[in-house]
Amino acid sequence: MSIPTPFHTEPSLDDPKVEKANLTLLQDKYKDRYTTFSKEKLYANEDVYLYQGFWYRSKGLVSLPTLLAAQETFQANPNDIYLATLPKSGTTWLKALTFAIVNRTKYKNNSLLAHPLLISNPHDCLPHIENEVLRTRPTYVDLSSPRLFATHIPYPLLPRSTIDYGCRIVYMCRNPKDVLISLFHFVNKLVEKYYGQLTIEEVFERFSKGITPCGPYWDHVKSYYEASLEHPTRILFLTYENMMNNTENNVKHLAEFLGYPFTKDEQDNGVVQEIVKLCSFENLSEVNKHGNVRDGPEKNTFFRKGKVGDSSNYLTSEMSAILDQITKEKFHGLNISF
Ligand code: PAP
Repeated sequence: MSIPTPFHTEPSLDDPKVEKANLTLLQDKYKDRYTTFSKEKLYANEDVYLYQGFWYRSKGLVSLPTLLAAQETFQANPNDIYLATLPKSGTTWLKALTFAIVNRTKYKNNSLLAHPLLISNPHDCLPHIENEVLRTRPTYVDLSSPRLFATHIPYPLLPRSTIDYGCRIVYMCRNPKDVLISLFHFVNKLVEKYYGQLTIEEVFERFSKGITPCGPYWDHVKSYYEASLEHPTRILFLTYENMMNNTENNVKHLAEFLGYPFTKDEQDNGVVQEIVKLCSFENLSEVNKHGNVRDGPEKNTFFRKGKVGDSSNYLTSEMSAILDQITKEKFHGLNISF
């Protein structure tokens, strides 16, 4: 089988300071647009705005300015592949697996080239659309085909060309209770200096009302689930739990969908297992103990426990029952299970 030229992320030539300055420019450019949108408090005193049914912060990488800029300026190519998630649903893992699958020949056959996932964070190997719009010289300009991108943008808000070109999309969703607990820890670790320590009650209250960045959770998941039913060959819908339960089979399925199926030889020689191991929580959390990702947070903030069901250690039975009930109602008639 001939494998197309693999995607490779070259470090952007932009200084991160330039991207920060570009973010400020975008915030200024769009602020008059979103001040008219409905708003709510997210945590502490921060406002989130309702844009076409989804809540967005006004600051940061995943925010209205970067979303609006992506909608206006991001240009898809027909054979691009997009990895979509709501934050804390398995983005880092999905990025690692996809990067490892697509680039496996390149690094296997070159003993001089260290595998990027052994030295870098998956977020630095595969760019988010929302970050690309901040780059004066976007990563994607130089990329060979197929280009790989990730995004937290809900399906109906994706830049139009991704839909018009029928680009392939892999979506990963996760049990909302585990997403909430992962988010709770992430927010407390990352933004304590702005918000102070948040309580579970505060985060639960917002999340269960649908007020979470890029949420409501249920609408985000539903948007991709329904699109995957409509376009089954173009949109692959995965769950974190299923991936955890049977990683090897899911990795094989993912590789086929991406257009990089494992040959019989590869399967006989344990290549699938090597990729699973390379992208495992144990390996990646060890590699990412120190340092920061290119766009800011400490690398280790993306690795906490990597388990299914950890929410039971934090949510009261009442909170758990409320979330179960909302999920049952919102996902009624949909074949989504965790
Ligand atoms: P992001 O959307 O901000 O990039 P994301 O990667 O979706 O975050 O979520 C982080 C969660 O994925 C963490 O879950 P936890 O808080 O419940 O532990 C993190 O531990 C988990 N995670 C990261 N890498 C892996 C991996 N290789 N395998 C399994 N889970 C992982």
